[in-house]
Amino acid sequence: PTDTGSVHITQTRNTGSFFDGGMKRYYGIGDGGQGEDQDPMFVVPNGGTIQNVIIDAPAGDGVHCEGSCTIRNVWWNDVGEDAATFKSSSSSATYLVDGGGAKSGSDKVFQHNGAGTVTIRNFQVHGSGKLYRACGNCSTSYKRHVVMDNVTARTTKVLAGINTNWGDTARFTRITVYGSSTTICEKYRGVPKGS
Ligand code: DGU
Ligand code: CA
Ligand code: CA
Ligand code: CA
Repeated sequence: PTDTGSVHITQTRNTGSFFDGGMKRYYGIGDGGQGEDQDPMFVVPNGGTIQNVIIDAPAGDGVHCEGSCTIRNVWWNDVGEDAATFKSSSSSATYLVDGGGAKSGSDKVFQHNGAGTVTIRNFQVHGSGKLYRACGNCSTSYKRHVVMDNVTARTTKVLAGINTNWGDTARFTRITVYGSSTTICEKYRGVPKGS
């Protein structure tokens, strides 16, 4: 989408319970590379919503949801280390990504490190590694769930990577893929850090 202006940010922003970016283009955190120690651009507290934002390089560690959250109509022009991380310790947490899209995530787009269910719907991904990965080496081996509906993928390697030994699940409806081989669901064996 076309932006309505640009905002250079140099420090992580907390969105509070509701943040509407008005389709401005936000950039300026981290170095645009794959370093795992970069700051997020936005932190969304439990129950919060972020919407109508274009995130551009350098985007650092993207959006962090501390608990349940809604990410609506957010567009990543060039994913940083990853696009968003879901972090609640509650098994009833729900994280909704509705609308929007992500390009050029060299590795992962959505990183599920906490517990609960991630829903990704009405979303496009292009030129990325995995659209979703349930953490494979986090120290807490939560059951993690993902639901994808109406997702279009172009030249993307994997839609979901899950750890079947930890009881993770993935559900898919209305998936369209273009380009060379895309794996819909890759099953892994999670190994907790420090084990
Ligand atoms: O414990 O080292 O890549 O959040 C966490 C792991 C690793 C994460 C993940 C992320 O899986 O750092 O970006
Ligand atoms: Ca990572
Ligand atoms: Ca990138
Ligand atoms: Ca990350």
